[in-house]
Amino acid sequence: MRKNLSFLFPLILVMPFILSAQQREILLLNEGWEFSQMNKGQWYAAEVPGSVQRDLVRHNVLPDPFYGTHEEKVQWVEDENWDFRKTFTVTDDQLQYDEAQLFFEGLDTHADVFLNGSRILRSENMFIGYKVPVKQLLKEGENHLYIRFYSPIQLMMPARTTFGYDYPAGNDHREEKLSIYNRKAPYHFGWDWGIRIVQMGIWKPVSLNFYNDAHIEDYYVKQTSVTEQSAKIDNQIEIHSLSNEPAQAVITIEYGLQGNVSAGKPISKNITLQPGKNQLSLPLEINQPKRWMPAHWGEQHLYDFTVTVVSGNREIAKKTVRTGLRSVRLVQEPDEHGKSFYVEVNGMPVFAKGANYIPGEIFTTQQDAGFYERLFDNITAANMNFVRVWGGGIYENEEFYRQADERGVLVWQDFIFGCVPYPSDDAFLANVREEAIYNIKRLRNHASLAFWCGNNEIEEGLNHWGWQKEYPAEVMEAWFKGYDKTYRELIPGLVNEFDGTRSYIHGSPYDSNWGNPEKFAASDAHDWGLWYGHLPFEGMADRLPRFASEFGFQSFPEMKTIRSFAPEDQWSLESEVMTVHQKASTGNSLIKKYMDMYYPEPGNFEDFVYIGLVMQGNGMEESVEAMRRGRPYCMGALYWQINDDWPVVSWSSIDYYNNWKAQHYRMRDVLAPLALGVESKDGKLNYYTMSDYLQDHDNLSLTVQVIDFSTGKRNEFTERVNAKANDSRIVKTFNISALVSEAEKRHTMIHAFLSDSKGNVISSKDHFFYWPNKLELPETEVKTNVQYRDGEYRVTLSSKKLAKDVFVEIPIQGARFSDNFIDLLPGEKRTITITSPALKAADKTPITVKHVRETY
Ligand code: NHV
Repeated sequence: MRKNLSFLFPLILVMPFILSAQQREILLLNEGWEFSQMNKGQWYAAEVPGSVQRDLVRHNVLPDPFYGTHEEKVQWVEDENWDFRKTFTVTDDQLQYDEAQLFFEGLDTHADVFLNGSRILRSENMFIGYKVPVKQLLKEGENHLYIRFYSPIQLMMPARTTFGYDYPAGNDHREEKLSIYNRKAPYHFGWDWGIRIVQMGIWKPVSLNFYNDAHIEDYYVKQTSVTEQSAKIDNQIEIHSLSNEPAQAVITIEYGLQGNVSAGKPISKNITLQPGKNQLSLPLEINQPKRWMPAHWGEQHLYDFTVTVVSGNREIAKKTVRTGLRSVRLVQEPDEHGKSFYVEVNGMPVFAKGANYIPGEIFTTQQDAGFYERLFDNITAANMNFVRVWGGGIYENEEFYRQADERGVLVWQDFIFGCVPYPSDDAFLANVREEAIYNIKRLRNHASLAFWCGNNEIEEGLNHWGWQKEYPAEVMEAWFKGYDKTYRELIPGLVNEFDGTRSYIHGSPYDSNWGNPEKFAASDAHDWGLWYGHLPFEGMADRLPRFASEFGFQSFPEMKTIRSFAPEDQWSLESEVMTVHQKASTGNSLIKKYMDMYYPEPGNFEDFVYIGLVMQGNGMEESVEAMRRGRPYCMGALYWQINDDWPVVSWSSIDYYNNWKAQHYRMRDVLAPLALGVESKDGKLNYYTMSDYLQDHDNLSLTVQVIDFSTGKRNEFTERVNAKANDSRIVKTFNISALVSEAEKRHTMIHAFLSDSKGNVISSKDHFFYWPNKLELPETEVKTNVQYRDGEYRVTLSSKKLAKDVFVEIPIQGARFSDNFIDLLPGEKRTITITSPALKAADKTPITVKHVRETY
């Protein structure tokens, strides 16, 4: 055991190649856990990371919570305490290390942890990883860990009793509203798309880390300024020296583009390591950095930075950080309209195209690497460059941000608070403080992380959700004060101290409410005028905010997902099973209301589900396009919500089983890096190019065809157009009356497309003058011809007349379609490719096809 490193120093001269002893060893402690309900003595094998409920399902103690009305059958677990235990072996060699540290990356949530007869930790925050030095407690041979998890419900019940009120936590699906007292994923308590499963357990890995000499506790590659010419970096390093005395050391930073870490000129510094914590700062300048760009702007260059500590000619600690070099800021500046709200990357404004993300599994720990890869495949495939990690979920796992870095997807990061005031007493805020520091430090090296936001909709709730009528003035006052203390003082102070490079807003929306659109000119907005406010889709174009950070529309998931949880006798809107899977109290009536506005009434439940998907897809496309056309006034469209955490009716564009709803295809089209848009206004059709590219695209052709639903093309116009870089603008205007007569509008569409000089179609856009209930859609048969191959079916569709929103279905969850919910023009033939490892040529899995005219 070495406590004093300096004695080795003179040896450097004579023995420059001393072999380094093992400096570090990690013992993973995820295997071999058992758990039991407290005092029941019935022990089950536990999967770690995991949760009690997830394991109880695995052991068939609980039924599949997604099926039928099973949700209620899993609720009892939250009221019980649960014990976890594990035995592990430590060798004599391992005991010789200078330090042994247990690392619990995440315990959910209230837990006492015991090791060999000592209580070593009391945890009360699922978002904090706890490190506990345990060298003195370890012994050679068997060691015993025991964790008692307390019911977050029973533990916090007295808080409610002594407060005397229930917090207005409408998404917390239990009479006693206790979610706010727990620093635990809010969505575990239910949401208006969410099953309630209030979990307990070890939700992130556990390890035992042995160190000699020193370890690097933290390394922040702080980008103080990045321009085309130079990146100025402050390397902030926290080293823990295990020596009892000061020790001489050399610290070196090497860097280079990913995989080429020594490409740059390394920098070194002689330092004296003091016993315990050492904080160092090493400035570094990189000339002509290869800058990280968001998607569609260029490459996502990533650099590796490695810090090495050498003492006594031995490398005693080392750590590598991967990040992209870029500048990023949220620009909120007064202008002629009010105040801007946009993100600037490398000095250029980004139009934010994307969605709000919720955790994709109620059993949070099922979010493995494959999960994140699928999620980001879906984000990238829909041409997004932005995603919001919404405040009702979790601070996401490393893998989330790694994917975002690699794919050029900017991240709006909420702190995890949403839709309800929280306590703000000293103890609560001390816990929040630790949580904020932990997560800022954990995430700050990610190039994709664009800015921080204090919470979701709490100030909006305080001002606009009618709580004043339910709570006395002093409670309201305390909540307002607590709001300022938490989101205007504590958290921004910590962002400034521990990040120091990124923008922060106290909450979203920043200063608006969908009921008062006059504030939209100076804020982001959660514009729920669509949906909650019953506004038509086309109404969104007339009330653009500076940045639409939430807006959305519900749909049922397609039938194959409904079949996974509901037997056929439950296929109706208000059936018992469907009611459990529709958490929004006004959801069904709103879907019906909009369907009455836009569609002939569908004949049966299956058609209702299909029409609902089509309505969501086309309607949301219309809203998003208006926002994108509306730049630079409006600079973002993040719709609510991309995903689901169980099979449910919701605002998502992809269902729980990874089936794209119509909306996701339409988002892909409207968010294409260069897309064609059309606005119908004052008797004119204005065609727009909407471009994210940083270069102008010139010499494009815009072709506009007037098509009768039954007889086909009647007229065609071709124009040369240029698409201006990073901009949306009108490139051609038509008088509608010159294209169609009033009477023709019911059976005529305008099909337009943008093509390059080689004739490749870049983007196309179909314009209908009405929604289907005012159209004269022709009856027509869609013919299919299928080529069956293992892993891939190719479906060729054709129709003599217009077939609107043709939906190709196959009963295989998560199958990918090259396109779907498409308009087949009169006489057109289109081939759609379906891919899935589950597709076998020999099976000839049946494919069904549906279009709008068939539903009435
Ligand atoms: O309801 C859909 C989503 C929620 O899932 C999520 O919390 O932040 N939604 C709706 C709203 N915000 C959000 C807007 N809230 C209100 C609408 C109408 C009346 C009161 C509140 C998301």
